[in-house]
Amino acid sequence: MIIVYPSHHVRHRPPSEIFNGESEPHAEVPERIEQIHAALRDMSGVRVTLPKRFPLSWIEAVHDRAYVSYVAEAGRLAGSTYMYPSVFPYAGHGEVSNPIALRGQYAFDLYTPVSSTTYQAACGSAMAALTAASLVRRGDIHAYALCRPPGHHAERSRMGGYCYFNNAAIAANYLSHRGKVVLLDIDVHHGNGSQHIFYERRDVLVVNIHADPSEKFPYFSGSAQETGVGKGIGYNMNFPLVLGTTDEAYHPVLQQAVRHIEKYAPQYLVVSVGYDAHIDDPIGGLRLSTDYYRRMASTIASLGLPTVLVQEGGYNTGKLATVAKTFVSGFMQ
Ligand code: SP5
Ligand code: ZN
Repeated sequence: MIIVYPSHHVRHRPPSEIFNGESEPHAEVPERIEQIHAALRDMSGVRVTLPKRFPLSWIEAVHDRAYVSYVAEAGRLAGSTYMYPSVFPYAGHGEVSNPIALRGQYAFDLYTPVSSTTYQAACGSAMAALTAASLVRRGDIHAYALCRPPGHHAERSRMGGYCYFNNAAIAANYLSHRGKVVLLDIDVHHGNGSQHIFYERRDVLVVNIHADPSEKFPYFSGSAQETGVGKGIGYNMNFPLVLGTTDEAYHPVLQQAVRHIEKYAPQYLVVSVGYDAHIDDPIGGLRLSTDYYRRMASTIASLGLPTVLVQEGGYNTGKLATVAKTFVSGFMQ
């Protein structure tokens, strides 16, 4: 297994997220990836590499160009402080230019602030996903991008859920030029961004297993009724689970998802890997065991597809090393 580690992530360190008007310590900390990296690099059968540079056009293929420039520009204006939105210009308004209006135009929550280090980190994270995708395209069977910041909540022109650029969607779109792709998302939160980006496409099947969004973030997206539009009808699948779901109840749902993936017969698989469905995750709400992550990985690997693993969430910094090692060893078995 080749691991791609984007070193610039450490300089992106938002101090707080705002929930219900209160500032709370930010859950998406650099230690997450540092710990996963340290745990995986010593495993046998694992090799670590740094991201290569790819043209910005691969990011702009899934995000509006104006949004991508906004992330860069907002960071320059912010300097070393982290900027949060205050006003959210809503659908139907005209074009906005005021910096405060723009912050809300390009975001959907108060969890995802921007500073001068954010753009470089977000680009590095996307480049890690592209590097992993290019390795898989050239014949490596599996590659794992340790993306940070994460990506699956980022929509075409909106940040949110700690995500700026949608790394998994960027990788899936890159591979879609070579054949059909499935994007399987096992982060505990619904990947609203990935769904949004591919909602009208049938060349990328998006399959999401997550905590019921009527109970958990992102609250507005992820029900089983959301199946795609236009050409994409039938090519988006959501499997929401009740809070507290355990290994025994999760597994048949994963098997069902895997059967749908087999039927679609893709050339490539991209997996949005979150460790936040683990029982000890501080924000997740499901109850998967560490051992189940091995079974989950071997079930996904049994598809036998060239696979790009893309890191998303997972917030228990005391457990991430063990869970990641267990997942990767299950994948390599
Ligand atoms: C990539 C990813 O996993 N993003 C997840 C974003 C979800 N953030 C929700 C955080 C809410 C936690 N604060 C509420 C605690 C109340 N004290
Ligand atoms: Zn998550």
